[in-house]
Amino acid sequence: MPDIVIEAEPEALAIDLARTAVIMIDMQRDFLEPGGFGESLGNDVSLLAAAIEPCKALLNAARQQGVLVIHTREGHLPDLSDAHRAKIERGDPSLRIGQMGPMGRILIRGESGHDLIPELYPQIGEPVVDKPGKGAFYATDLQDILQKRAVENLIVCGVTTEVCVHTTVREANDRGYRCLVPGDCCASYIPEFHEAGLNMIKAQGGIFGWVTDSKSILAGLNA
Ligand code: C5J
Repeated sequence: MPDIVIEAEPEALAIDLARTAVIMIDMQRDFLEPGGFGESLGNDVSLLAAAIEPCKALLNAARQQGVLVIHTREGHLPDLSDAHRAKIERGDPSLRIGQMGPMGRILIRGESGHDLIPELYPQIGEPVVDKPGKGAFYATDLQDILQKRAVENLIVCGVTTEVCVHTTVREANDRGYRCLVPGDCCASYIPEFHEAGLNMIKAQGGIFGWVTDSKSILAGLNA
């Protein structure tokens, strides 16, 4: 596959599609739908819906071009053996991790709230990485998956911008991946954190990566 050039900030980025993966971070019912983990923390989950259509368009284009697509899900084993007490006991949520909510136990693997939203459901063969933390590299086989396919560039989408997207971008950047973040494919419950999160990635010459939008990626993919 030839290199494609994607308009981005702080500068355009040339990437080899054969060495690129799209990572969809945690587009789960627990974060995007009422009754899940996100709402239990007091958030307005409707704020995340804006990212769905741009993600869908980007996923379709990536699949058409044969670009590797990886999905992640934040969540824990039913016995909570992979959930630190410091995480479970934190704050004053209406429902804690592991407690029963309208979509099953909060943030527990196998429950319907833990599932990916139907609009962005994985296709057969696309890796789904279950992660107990915020970053997608912590306690997962993501690094193995990427290394086996000689991936060098990551297009990182998903929710929430300043939490799991940001943590994953920081982890990936330290591991040598070029991270390209389409801002409209990400969202936060706290809009100013979304903006600040994107700004932090592209500041200082792209200290963590490059920021773009879905249109620019589609233009590059379709060129
Ligand atoms: C959070 C995430 N916000 N996927 N998780 O707790 O960003």
